[in-house]
Amino acid sequence: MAIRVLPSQIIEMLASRRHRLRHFLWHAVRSAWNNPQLTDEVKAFIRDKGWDPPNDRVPLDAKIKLILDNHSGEDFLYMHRQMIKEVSELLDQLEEQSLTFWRSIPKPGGHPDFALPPAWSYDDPSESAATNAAMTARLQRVKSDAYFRDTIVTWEAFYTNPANLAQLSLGALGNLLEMTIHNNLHMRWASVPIGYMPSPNFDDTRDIDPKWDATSYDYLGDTNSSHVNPIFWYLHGWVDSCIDRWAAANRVSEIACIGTWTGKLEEGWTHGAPEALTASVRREAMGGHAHGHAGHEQDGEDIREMEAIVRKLGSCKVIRNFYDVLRDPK
Ligand SMILES: [Cu+2]
Repeated sequence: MAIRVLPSQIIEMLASRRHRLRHFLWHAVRSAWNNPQLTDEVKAFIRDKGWDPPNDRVPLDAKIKLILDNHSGEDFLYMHRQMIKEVSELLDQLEEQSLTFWRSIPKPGGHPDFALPPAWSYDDPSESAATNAAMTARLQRVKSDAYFRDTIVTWEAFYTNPANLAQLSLGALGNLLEMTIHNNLHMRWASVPIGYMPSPNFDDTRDIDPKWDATSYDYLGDTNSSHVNPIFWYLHGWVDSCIDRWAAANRVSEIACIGTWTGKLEEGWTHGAPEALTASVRREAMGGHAHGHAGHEQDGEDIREMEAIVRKLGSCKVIRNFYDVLRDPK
């Protein structure tokens, strides 16, 4: 069995500028929201455009410390569950085999489909030689067998143990998962990208060049591209299964999430329905499934608004790439 490559219509939907921007911005707004460098003016702009996280609910405080009691980890789990639901529905419509997930994190030397892409050397001209060397060493470590044995196995055992899950709120679990095992799994399975998309934090690259919309840009280390990569769905399937393990451990039959933020809901979108992520992209990619919403998303206004927000975040230099160490603050 080879690794599951999604049908081209779905890949195109995921690689579309609209879907990329929605995933990128959702992560970017969340991680930047309490950053002291984000100005009130830019925050007001984001609120005005409808892209502010409800109740300012985000995972990190102003000191970049993880907040465990505000339900923002539910947003993380819920939003990615919606992404899985949407792709699953599209596969169903196409009468294609459904997504398969990692039931456990693949071991080194295990299934050949999940053999690790090799580490590479960073050579970022905007960073010092020492920083490049440190980033390279960190990537090698995340991809090592020892990292699996010493770190991933420990995390996986912790997060799948019902006794631990019974002591965590779902929000705490979501934020912990995101910032520990999830981010590192992204980098462990990342292949060297076709190039590094310049951060909108840089003065000369506030706008994301359309060349990064190519389906070949599927770098697992960037929220603008990770979901185009087939591994994303295996990995997030494992993350998603943590919700059900948590529910079982806590004897919860129906999960009532407070954190259900998936980004701005465009006109005609129903909260909780998977089209809340990509209704218009779905229509473009799938053809013939138009529901005739007169929402302004069809003329690309939503894309221009998202681009404007990216520019504003970039002007405050608060876009943080948190899968990859590249361009981390300091
Ligand atoms: Cu994501």
